[in-house]
Amino acid sequence: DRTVKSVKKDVLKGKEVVVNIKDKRINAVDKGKPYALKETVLPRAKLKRQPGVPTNSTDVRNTGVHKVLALDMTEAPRDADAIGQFGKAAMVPSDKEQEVRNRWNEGHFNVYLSDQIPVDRAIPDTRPHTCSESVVHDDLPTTSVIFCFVDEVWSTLLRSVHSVLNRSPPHLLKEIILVDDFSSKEYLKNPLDVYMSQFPKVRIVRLKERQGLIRARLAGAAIAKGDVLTFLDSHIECNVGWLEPLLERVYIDRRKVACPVIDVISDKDMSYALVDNFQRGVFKWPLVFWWRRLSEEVIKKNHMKASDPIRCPIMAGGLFSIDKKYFYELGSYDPGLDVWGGENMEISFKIWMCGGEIEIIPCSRVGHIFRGANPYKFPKDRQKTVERNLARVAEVWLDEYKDLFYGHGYYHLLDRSVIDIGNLTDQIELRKKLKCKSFKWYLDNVYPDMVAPLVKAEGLVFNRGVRKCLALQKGSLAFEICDLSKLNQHFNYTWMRHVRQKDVCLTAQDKGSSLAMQPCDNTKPQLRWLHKVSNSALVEHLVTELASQRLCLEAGALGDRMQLKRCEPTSPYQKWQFTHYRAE
Ligand code: LR7
Ligand code: MN
Repeated sequence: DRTVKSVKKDVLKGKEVVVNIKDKRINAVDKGKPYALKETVLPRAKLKRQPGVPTNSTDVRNTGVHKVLALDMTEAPRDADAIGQFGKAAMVPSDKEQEVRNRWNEGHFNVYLSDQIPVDRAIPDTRPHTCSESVVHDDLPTTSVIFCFVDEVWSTLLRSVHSVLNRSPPHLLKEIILVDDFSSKEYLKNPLDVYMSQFPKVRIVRLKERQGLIRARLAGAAIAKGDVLTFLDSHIECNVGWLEPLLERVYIDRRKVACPVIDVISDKDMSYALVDNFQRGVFKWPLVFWWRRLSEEVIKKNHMKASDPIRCPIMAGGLFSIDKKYFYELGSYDPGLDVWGGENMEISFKIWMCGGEIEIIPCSRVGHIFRGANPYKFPKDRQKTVERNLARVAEVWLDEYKDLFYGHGYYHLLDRSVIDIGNLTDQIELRKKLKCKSFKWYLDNVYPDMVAPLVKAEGLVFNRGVRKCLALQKGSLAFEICDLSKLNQHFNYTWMRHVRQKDVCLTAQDKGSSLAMQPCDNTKPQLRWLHKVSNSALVEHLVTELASQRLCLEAGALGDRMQLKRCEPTSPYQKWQFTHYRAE
């Protein structure tokens, strides 16, 4: 190991320091001159209320002059000829392709290239032009930036930290907290301590056992001294001017939770690319995070500029600023969530339903390496961990809509003897204490374009063979001449796959020889029927007890009884049709 002398401008202290570092890997990337500081003075202006962004806050405080003290990365990078410089795609020499493959799994991205690229490279300024018009207050709150990581790649972690140090106004950056979620890599131990010791604002917290990103974030938040918590993933690059616009929103109203636009750092060539404007984070069933562009109609109607904040039903999860006191008032995260997944749904529902707002701030940009797989191990099965987290979220926040969650392929989670989702008393209490609104309110007000019918089908249940409708007569099943005005002919086909009237559900008895109605119970698989609309309203019974055979509900030719029979796609006596279909 050689001792590398490098002169660095410590932007936090505003003076030059000389550091000695003993680490070969640092040597590979850390050479060159300090950057130039660029000072921009923005004009005094009044903040306008953002069009199309309803807000319950008062954005009318006067602004004063704000000095943007950002390092000018685009004009004077330290090593202009380095590969990956300016966020350009880096090339792998042909004799290094094997090495790229060998090292891929260390991070599930091109670790080989990452190690070649300067830890403080310049990246293109991807902010929309109109950001030059926006101003921020000059008395913004300070923030603690929290990075949690487990076995993060060295060069990527460093690049994340440098990007925060170099592109955050020193007076706003209280500290950077690195929470090591029980990493096993040696370089993340002493070498990391040594490297970070040159930056007085960087603190390292070591967890004694693997906690998962949710509890790791909580550990970081617990010791944070800034007014605002800013969470970031550990493989990101903050862009010029990323911090102020986030803090501005929190300052305007402490119930605003601000997310940067997440630009894309390519996992293959490490290039930095901007993403489409007007993207929102949303969810799809069963609680899957998704990006969706605002419709042209909404953009036009609200005269939205590319730089306007965008109300965001669900945050991506990893990158956001939140007022620290507000974070705790909201009950922070459900600490029962393990390792990875679901916490973005939880905090998003919580914020919106309990009086806050989530916004994407286009003038704040942070690049993130999107990876095809998690590079770290899950202490338990990955899928089971995520499903369990999601079930906790669904149980606490979704009210009657939780059926849509389970109904999208998660029936097995209803059997609590197989999956223990843990105790939810505290979370349910919290929701009561905060007097949070209903999930229906959230859908109607925050995410009105979400399709969320509470039943899949409803109305009369018509049999094509006997040309009559299913009816309940004193609790027993019968056929009647179809009549929409008769409520005993009304059934729902639910997300639980129940054929249901009030609180009784259709089921087969005596190994399928007779049909009956039973009290509905989500945990009983024998009450579930598969009804496919695409298959011309075919009702198939899933009879797991009967030698896992698929049997179909069939009307007797005389319309006097019904039974389970082997499925025949063409038989009209096996075809059942509801009056209205709400969902596939
Ligand atoms: O056990 C763990 N302990 C950790 O400290 C697992 C992870 N982590 C760290 C990890 O090192 C990383 O820094 O937590 C951070 C997030 O983990 P990733 O990078 O594996 O997550 P991701 O980018 O695949 O997933 C997104 O969804 C997650 C759901 O739990 C988190 O909310 C992530 O923060 C989130 N990332 C983003 O929002 C960035 C944009 C991705 C999108 C869309
Ligand atoms: Mn990530």
